[in-house]
Formats: sequence, C-alpha cells, structure tokens
Amino acid sequence: EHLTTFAAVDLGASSGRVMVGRVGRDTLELTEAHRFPNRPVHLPEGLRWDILSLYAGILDGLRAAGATTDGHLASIGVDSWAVDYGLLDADGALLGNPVHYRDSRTDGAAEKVWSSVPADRLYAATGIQYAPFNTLYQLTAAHGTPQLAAAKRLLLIPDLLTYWLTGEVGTELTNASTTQLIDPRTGGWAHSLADGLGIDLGLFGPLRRPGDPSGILLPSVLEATELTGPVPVTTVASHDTASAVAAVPAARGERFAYICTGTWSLAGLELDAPVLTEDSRAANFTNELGIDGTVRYLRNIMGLWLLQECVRDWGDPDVTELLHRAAAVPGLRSVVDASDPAFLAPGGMERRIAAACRATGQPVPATPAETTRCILDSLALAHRAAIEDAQRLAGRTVDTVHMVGGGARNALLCQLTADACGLPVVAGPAEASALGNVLVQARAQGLMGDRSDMRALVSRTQPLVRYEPRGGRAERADWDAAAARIAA
Ligand code: LRH
Repeated sequence: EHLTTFAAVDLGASSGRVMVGRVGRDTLELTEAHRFPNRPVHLPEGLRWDILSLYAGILDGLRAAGATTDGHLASIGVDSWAVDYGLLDADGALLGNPVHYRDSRTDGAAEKVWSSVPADRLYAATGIQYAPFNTLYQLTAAHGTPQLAAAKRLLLIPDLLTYWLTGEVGTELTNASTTQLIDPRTGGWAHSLADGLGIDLGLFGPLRRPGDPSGILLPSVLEATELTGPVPVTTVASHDTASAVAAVPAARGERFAYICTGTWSLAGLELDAPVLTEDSRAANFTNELGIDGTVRYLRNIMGLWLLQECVRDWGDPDVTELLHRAAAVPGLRSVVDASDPAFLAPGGMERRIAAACRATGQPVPATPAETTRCILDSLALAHRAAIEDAQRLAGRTVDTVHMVGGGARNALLCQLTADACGLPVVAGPAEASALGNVLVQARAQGLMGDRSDMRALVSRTQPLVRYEPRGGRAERADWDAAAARIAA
C-alpha cells in the first residue's frame, strides 16, 4: 500500500512534539520524531512562554522527521493550546515573549469588560464561556501598554509558528473562536463587540479554515531542517482541542460525548449549531468551533494540572506508583470543584486543595496518595457534571463517552469517569491532537472522506480500551452526595 507522510507539530502546556504520520487507505501510523519540554518562565514582569525554545524544538523535530523519510514530507500542520498570542512590529519582528494564559495580568480584566458589555451580551455574541484568560480579557489587560501600541499584527501561537515557517500570516478559525471575538453563528468576527471594547480586529491576519493552505517552508527553514522543498504547510484545526475532537474514534451515527484529558479536561458534545441560551451561560458552557462548521460545546475543567502541580511540589515521585496507591484509597472521601478558577495559577496546589476540602467540611487528604485520589475523584465528578449538563442544555442523549488525550492513559481516571457517568468509556487515542492534525492534512490532499471516515480510520487503527461503569444505583447515589458537598 502506498503511504503518504505528514508531520504534525503539536504543542501542549508541558511538552511539545513533532510526530510523523503515515496515512494510507487502511493505515494511520503515528511515530514520535522529537519531544521537547515546554517550560514557561517566571520573569519579573510575569509568566511567559519560552517561544524561541519551542520554535527551536520544532526545527529540531522537523529535521528528525525528515531523517526518517529521506527529507520528504507531503505537508506539515501546527496545533497548540488556545487563546495566547504573539505581537509583531511593523517589520514583522516579535515584540516580547508571549504572555502565558496563567499569568495574573488578567486579574480584574473581566470586571472591566463587563462594565461596558455585560456578561450576558458577551455570551449572546460569542458563545464563549467565562475564563479569565480568554484573549478578549488578555487584550483588555494589555490595553494602553507600549507593546500593544507598537503592534501591527497579532498572531495566535500556532499562527505565529506557521508565520516563522512560511512567512505568511493568517488566523486559523477553530483557535480564533477561543479569542471570544468570533460570532459562532457566522464563523466571522464579532465586529461590533470588538469595536465597543476598543479591540482592533485589524491586528489579526485573514481567517483561514482547517484544510486551507498556509504557505510553503521558507528557504531558510528548508536549510535548517534539511527537508527537500517545496514543503507545504497546511492549516489544520490549530486549537489542539479541536484537532483532538476531530480524532475521536466515534462510529458513524454514534451518540457520544468526548473528554479531551491532559493538562485540561475539556468535556462536552459535538453539535451542528451553538447553544446560546441563558441556562447555557449560567452553566459556563462554551461554543468553540470545530472542523467542518461544527461546534465544540464543552466545559473547561482544570484537568490533570491539579495532579501535575502536586507532583511537582512533591519532588516528582514515580506517578505510576502514586496512582497505584491512590487506587487503594477509599473513594469519594473528599472532593473539590475541579472547574474552579481558584486552581488556575501555578504553585502551592496541595495546600489549595487542602483548603478547599476544609472549607467544605470534608476530611483533608493526609498523604500524596489521598490527595491524588481526591483529585481523580474530583475530575471524574466534574466530567460527569459536564456530560450531564451538556446533554440537558443541548437536548441530546449520549450512550458512550470517548476519552482522548494524555489522560486516556490514566486507567484509574478512565474507570472513575465511567463509574461517575454510569456510561461506558472508550479510552484512546492518547495522541489525539497529533492524529487530528495529520488527518486534516491527509484530507486536504484528498486521502480522506468526511469526518466519519476520519474517525473510522482512527477506530480501526489505534489501540482503544473500554471501561464499563461499576456499581449500581447505590454507588451512583454516592456521586450525587459528593457533588452536593461542593455545590455552591
Ligand atoms: C488545552 C487548551 C484548552 C484551552 C486551554 C488554554 O490545551 O487548548 O482547550 O482552554 O488550553
């Protein structure tokens, strides 16, 4: 069988990778060419992404990818986390290091926005849930700074990296939807909202959609990577979560919910149209855009960030061993609200979790294993709430929950999620973002049919693990009781 080779650049909050994807009619193989750490830096001015080190990792990765394919790649795609951006000056040079979405500059920015555009009008115009780091609030926080004043262009992180690779500017739509400046009904900019808030939409490059071309590698990039030109860069679903949803291995016609689990848990449904009701806003559901005009109707949950931060505080113990011990701790002793922005900032996570348990009159976890169990129970509970709320708010029912992303490797989290939801969980693929990235490139070259065909190929080729819900009505009531303990 003839296979076509693609490279997927996929940047997560804690590591970046360049993956090589080989695609044929019945083949979808993914191998890692290069993985590199993503280590944000605390500068005196705040928390920043080390974007140059990430870009260097990408060049190294593309060279490593090319070394496995005689220097030939059919195309490259870039995806990363959402909302953050770099600014370019009039010469196209980067102005400063991109600000990390966990930086505190957005403290109080939302209140400032709401004083001129109330939260309900914002939601009606954009369908985006409140999160302090939405680009809209970041730009409000940056208002009047010399850096923003000097900026001629704003490029979201994958668009910035694509610009360095190709010299071309654009704004990819799925990621643009996370700025909270897109109207989800039209897929175009929310002009009057931006005007009212003094945000200059002219800073953004032209919108492009997954599947559109984004240029070809610059000669200097070909030289640095030893690739044989021309190598096209294809616009993928550049929001990592949108790429991951594109690779959910659902069967055609299956009624499914998905949970993209990694640093974050993004839990919800794929819809044809946004849900912009007041109930939906109150439940803090977001309508981000997916491939093919779909809506990713989901809730942001803190995710394994809670555990990653504790593990860092504990001096990086062996996580497999920790999860093993957590599995033996009695369940649902203490839970916290894993959607609470109080857990957003880095540092002192174990202490913050203990404080949340104390404040809700629950036992404070006494060991790392107990804290780990508390975190996983809390995530499972938040997954369940999101999936139940999504069904109610969108008027849908689901039979299966697909868990994709790095957290799909966490058997305890998958099993607890199945138990909490009372639904079977199909776990995998763990590298869903990279696979979605590759599939959209393959489709742009005519190798793929519709979305269902892409998903069927993932399902036929990738190892998946099924978790059946344990326990009956009595156990389900335990989850209700736990939820009641942390209800606001
Ligand atoms: C996950 C993710 C998520 C966003 C967050 C900023 O990587 O893209 O979808 O909300 O990062």
